[in-house]
Amino acid sequence: MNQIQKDWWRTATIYQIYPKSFCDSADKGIGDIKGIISKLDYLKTLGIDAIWLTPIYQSPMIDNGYDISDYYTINPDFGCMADFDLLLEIAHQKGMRIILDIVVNHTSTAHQWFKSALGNKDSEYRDYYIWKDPINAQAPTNWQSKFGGNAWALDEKTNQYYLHLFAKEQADLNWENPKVRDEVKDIISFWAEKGVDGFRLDVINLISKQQDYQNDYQGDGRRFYTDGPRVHEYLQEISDAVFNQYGSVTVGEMSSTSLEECQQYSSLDGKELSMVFNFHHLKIDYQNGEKWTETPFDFLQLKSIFNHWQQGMSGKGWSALFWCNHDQPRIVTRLGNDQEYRVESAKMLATSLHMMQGTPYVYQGEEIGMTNPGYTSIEQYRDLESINMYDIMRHQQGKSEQDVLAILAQKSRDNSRTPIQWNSEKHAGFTNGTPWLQVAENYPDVNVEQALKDENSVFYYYQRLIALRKEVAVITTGDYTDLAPEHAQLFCYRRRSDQQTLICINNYYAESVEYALPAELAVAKGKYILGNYPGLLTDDVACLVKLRPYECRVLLFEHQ
Ligand code: TEU
Repeated sequence: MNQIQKDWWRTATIYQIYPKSFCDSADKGIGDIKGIISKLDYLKTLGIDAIWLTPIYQSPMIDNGYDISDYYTINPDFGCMADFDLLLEIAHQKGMRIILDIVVNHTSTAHQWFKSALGNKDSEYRDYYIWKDPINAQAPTNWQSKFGGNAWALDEKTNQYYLHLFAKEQADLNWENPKVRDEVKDIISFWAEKGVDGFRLDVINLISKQQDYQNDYQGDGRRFYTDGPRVHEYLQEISDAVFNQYGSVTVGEMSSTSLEECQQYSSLDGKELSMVFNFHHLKIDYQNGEKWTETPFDFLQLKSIFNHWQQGMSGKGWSALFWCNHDQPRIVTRLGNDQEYRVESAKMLATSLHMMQGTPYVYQGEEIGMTNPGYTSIEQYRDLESINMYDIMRHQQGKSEQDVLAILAQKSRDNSRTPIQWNSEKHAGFTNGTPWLQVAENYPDVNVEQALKDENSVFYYYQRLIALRKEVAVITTGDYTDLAPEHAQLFCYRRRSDQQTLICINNYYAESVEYALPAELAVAKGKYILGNYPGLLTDDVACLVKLRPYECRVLLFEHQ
């Protein structure tokens, strides 16, 4: 058996749960672990293999759990350790694995390590964080926080600054300190010992900072800490000590990374991580790299990025495939058409991703084609990044209220964090209390109950995609060629192995279009194995394929 056949996760699909917005079992307006347990049968019906839970640990929730104050305790908003143990047990009984989110680039400033370190140079935890003296009574470098503003905050008592690449309540850990690395190993071992099957590692390619801490006159500082000098060494150390001991599956979140680095992070020898998330394909609606703009997406660029990564990772590493997560707007609003062709475009987008090589991730609600909520007031937002950026765009950049709200409606992370729409009852069946974030108004039409009743729903289409990955080997093993890289409307690629050829044809727009199959395929005997319009699957593969709005088709050829 070769490496690709050996690992369960290479034919798996993983479902991401953002617990705060998933299902509330206790009328608090916030989802919880018992709520998740109550929906495990639903996830089993979808056919997923594993669940990734975003952070469930003790946290002041400044960044919804990505600011951890105790790695060994469950956040009481979500339940208690007994609830978690039960979730793990029942998920395992039902044949689904559990992946936890580990946030160790930084801790909350409410963590006892930081509380002891702040204001006290003699604390045994002082060196767990990154402290620098002021330069000319200013922050030591001009680096920018990812959430806006300078990335250093002053500890007035000691007159030193600490680094925070994210919010000022998220202090970066000093990975140069071996004690920090030992703490990380202990944390991960604790959860692996309980039977947790894997880990998603938050912004893990930012843990090793270049040690000379210089100003960045070309950018925001990221080139001095992204894929930093010792990051591979650190990952190998942790994998050796923990992940590989427990056989954990690992997925690293890689911020602003490169193909070459990702080949190494996820190399097939298993020395570092199982697979990696990169975000290049989701920057296609940024303007010159700037997220906070209202910009249409660049279709040719999207295809070219996929081509670069699909070809580059093949035989070298492994990609996590995804459109949506808790930081990204809903894909059907972003690249599809969430009004006239919501169902068709949600299915087409799913197809164009799920037929690639890698491990697909489905973010809660994506499987029913949930949309951005279309908020129209800043009062509706809860995300600290959105609120910070609102202030910066309004008050520092002088943009109009209308423009800023339009940008947030396109780019805010809250777009994907709205409560899951379970049914057409009050608050979409998410809670009997007051939801922490307003439910999208289309819930009477777009909800799980409705989707389960309709055999043509987005849900059953995802179910089919998830099953297909296990049935058709070339999806996992085949090489990748873009057959129409310059086409302004079609995304059409080929996957090929010794045994099979698969063609995935996607119309990304509302206008119909024709596509002539490559001549050598037109004469071969293939069959349609999937399409997003009802009633079209036929063995008779015509040379000229006519695609309706947002139509997609998947063709499979078995080699003789
Ligand atoms: O996100 C890392 C990250 O850099 C982005 O996804 C970020 O949220 C976005 O670029 C802002 O525009 C991870 C988590 O997924 C995110 O929720 C956390 O806020 C962040 O790390 C800090 O822990």
